[in-house]
Amino acid sequence: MNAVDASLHRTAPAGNLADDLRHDWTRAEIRALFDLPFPELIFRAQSVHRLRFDPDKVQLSTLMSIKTGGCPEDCAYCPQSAEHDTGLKATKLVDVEAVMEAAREAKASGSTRFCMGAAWRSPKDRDMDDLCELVEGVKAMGMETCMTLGMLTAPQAGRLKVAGLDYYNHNLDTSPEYYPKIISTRTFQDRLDTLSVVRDAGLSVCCGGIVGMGESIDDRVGMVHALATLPSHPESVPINLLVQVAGTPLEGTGRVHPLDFVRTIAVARITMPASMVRLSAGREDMTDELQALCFIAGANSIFSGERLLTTPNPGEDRDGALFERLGMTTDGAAGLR
Ligand code: SAM
Ligand code: DTB
Ligand code: SF4
Repeated sequence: MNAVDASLHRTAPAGNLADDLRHDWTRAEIRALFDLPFPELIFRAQSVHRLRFDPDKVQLSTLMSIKTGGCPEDCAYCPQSAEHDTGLKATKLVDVEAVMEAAREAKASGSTRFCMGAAWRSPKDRDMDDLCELVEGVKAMGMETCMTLGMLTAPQAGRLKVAGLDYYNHNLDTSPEYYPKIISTRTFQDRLDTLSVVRDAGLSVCCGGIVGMGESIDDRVGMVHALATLPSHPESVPINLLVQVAGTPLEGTGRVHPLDFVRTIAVARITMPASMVRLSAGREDMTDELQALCFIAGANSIFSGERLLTTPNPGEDRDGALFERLGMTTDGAAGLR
């Protein structure tokens, strides 16, 4: 890249970059971002994005369900809740070798992070040895490790950290007001408590939510507000588009307009400028054009592979073709600094 291209490519940071990490966003400010004319919102998001990230790079994470279905929680969106009849077969914790095999494949196909998810309210202490063995094995392959297991106690988080866990995923899912319409078996405060346990253990936080559950724009504002006013911004912010699964209470919910989904990505990018924003569930139903808009709005990470936890994901061939068409590269080092 020549000097002129380079100067167009990146907006020079004004002053100390850390200065623009705000934790005092108000709901009114966030609502005003959502209400911006679309071109202005996208321009702002892309400008903020370029201060810290290479706009042409996307980081890949791979998901594996290590314990599927039969979950005692009642999350209305989730195919794995035992309360919903989705036809999903419940399994026990998978064995180590199956996880190592999946992690090796994920690494070979360009993923830099391996995220293991369990359909639990919280892990039992008796599961901790097995979980730590999984973390140690994946870490030894040279991949970043992530787990999402439900609520954690401080000793459990500490043990996972010692085993080599890098990230813990625990989503706020929606606004505090809309939350009780979606989940009754644990509270928004329970989620905040787990996030602080995870943070205190020295783990990096992956925390985001879902769009398309019938929530209002103000609920999206409330969700982004809750994330952006955490004591530290999550290092990784997954924005999921609801995958409607037959048999869940949210099957048949009115679809969110694709451009409103892009707005949520853009506002997450602007309010949490140093975080990786992950275009997460829901890509299977998205056009290439919509995904491209999400990247322009500041998304810089995706889940790769044919499956999320239990539902389909675009897979390597479609993603490869998309990134080639867009002239984007998949690279773990998506950050500029
Ligand atoms: N059981 C653990 C928990 O809930 O914390 C970990 C796994 S859970 C499947 C992780 C996240 O996946 C949920 O918090 C939710 O944001 C997301 N998710 C689950 N089902 C989804 C769906 N149908 N569409 C979009 N996102 C979904
Ligand atoms: C997140 O925010 N999305 C991922 C990951 N964290 C664990 C999970 C999406 C699950 C989609 C429904 C399924 O495949 O079961
Ligand atoms: Fe269980 Fe997690 Fe699904 Fe909720 S989102 S039902 S806690 S697996």
